[in-house]
Amino acid sequence: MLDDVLEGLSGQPKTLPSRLLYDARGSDLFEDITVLPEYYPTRTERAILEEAAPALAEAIGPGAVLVEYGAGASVKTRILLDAMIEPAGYLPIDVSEDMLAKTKPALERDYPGLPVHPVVGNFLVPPPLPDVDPRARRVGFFPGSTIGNLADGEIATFLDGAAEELGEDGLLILGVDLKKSPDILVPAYDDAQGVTAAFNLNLLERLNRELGADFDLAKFRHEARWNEAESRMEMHLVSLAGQTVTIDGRRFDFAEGESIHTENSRKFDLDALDRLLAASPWRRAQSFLDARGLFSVLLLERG
Ligand code: AVI
Repeated sequence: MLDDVLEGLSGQPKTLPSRLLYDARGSDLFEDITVLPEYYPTRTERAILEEAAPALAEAIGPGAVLVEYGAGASVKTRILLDAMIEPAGYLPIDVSEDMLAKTKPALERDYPGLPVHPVVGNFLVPPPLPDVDPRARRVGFFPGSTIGNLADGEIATFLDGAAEELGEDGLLILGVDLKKSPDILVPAYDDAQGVTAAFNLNLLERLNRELGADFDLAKFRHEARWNEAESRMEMHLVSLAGQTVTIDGRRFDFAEGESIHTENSRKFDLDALDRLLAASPWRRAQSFLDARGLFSVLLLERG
């Protein structure tokens, strides 16, 4: 973590890895974001999944194993599990062992007879999966448009790894946020209650706590920017003054107005996504969108 932070802050422009946003407090703040009036992705994806669940279940067929990448509390998973025909197992992958340990008994209670085998690991480097039933079809689930937080190289690594893991008859259900007006996007990443600002600034608090950095949080402000050329929302922390920050004996100078780029959240159109998929083992088989075209749930099959 220290090496990544020092490297990111030494670059021009300054950056910090977005995965560092998710310590315990950051994960709680993200949960709060998902229910904000401005943050449309979570509720829109849930509504699409509820409507698409019967069609997805039919395409999947009976007796499949569901593999979730970055499972968290497995909330949306239940929509799929409720619709699937005699699912043969559920394998949630997450970096948080605590979260997995909490979810397993609740799922076992609510889905009697369903084998639930949590896998602790980073889904970008898919960890080996337990072989619940070697003949069962494997269906990956990667909701939330987390794919939009990844760089192109990471997306390619993920899609290749998932294809290898899910097999030739595997399927992948992908949540993808769509390109839309900045009038909707910017408030979704800069909400009136300041929850997203707190989520972003918590990153500096984490560096103070865990790496002994001396960021003065009052001297940075959250900014959400729409980058049209890259079709992405960006989160930045902008320095409100000329200042110097010290981390592990290294000094970093900030000019007034200089930013630390902390996150990209890419917004796709389906053509751009197809181009990305064309270089992967996957093809779009079915697409489900809400009536306003804000978000999509895609069923991918092997190409
Ligand atoms: C987790 N991820 C899909 C969120 C997003 O919308 O890109 C993270 C987030 N950042 C700010 N608000 C939400």
